[in-house]
Amino acid sequence: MTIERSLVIVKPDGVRRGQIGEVIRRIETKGYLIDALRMLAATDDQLREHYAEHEAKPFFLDLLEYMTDGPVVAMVIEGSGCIDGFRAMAGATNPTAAVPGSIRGDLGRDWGSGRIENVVHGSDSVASAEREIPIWFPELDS
Ligand code: DAT
Ligand code: MG
Repeated sequence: MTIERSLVIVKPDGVRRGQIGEVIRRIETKGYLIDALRMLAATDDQLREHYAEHEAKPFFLDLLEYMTDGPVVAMVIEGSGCIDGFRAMAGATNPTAAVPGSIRGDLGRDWGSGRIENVVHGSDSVASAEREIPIWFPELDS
């Protein structure tokens, strides 16, 4: 059996609003393990790598600005099915559409800033998790 891991980030809006503990509480209550965790100021280089798939999108520079607005908390979570499991817990990308009960639905909203601020990131596939984890935790063995 292979252990599944996902990269979760509490984004600057979540950190600023005091939601680190609530996100961790939900992950731990769900039963996923936290393998690694750190608070850091994301660099432009890290974010360009992390969000490479969005480089050509019109919102890309806004996204970099949002993600460097303050510290983030990156973590690696572990558990069978945790990639899809955390995506379900996070809810839809747009916090207005994210259903109540989800992290984004409960903890996020549209602030009228013109950009999507949605509290958390979660890897969307095994390939994404394997690509993303070393960006934030270069010291971890894969
Ligand atoms: P998710 O974070 O749900 O995986 P994504 O990978 O499509 O969503 O996008 C990454 C981030 O980019 C997302 O959390 C917020 C921002 N974003 C996505 N689509 C956007 C859009 N249409 N307008 C503004 N920001 C957007
Ligand atoms: Mg994504």
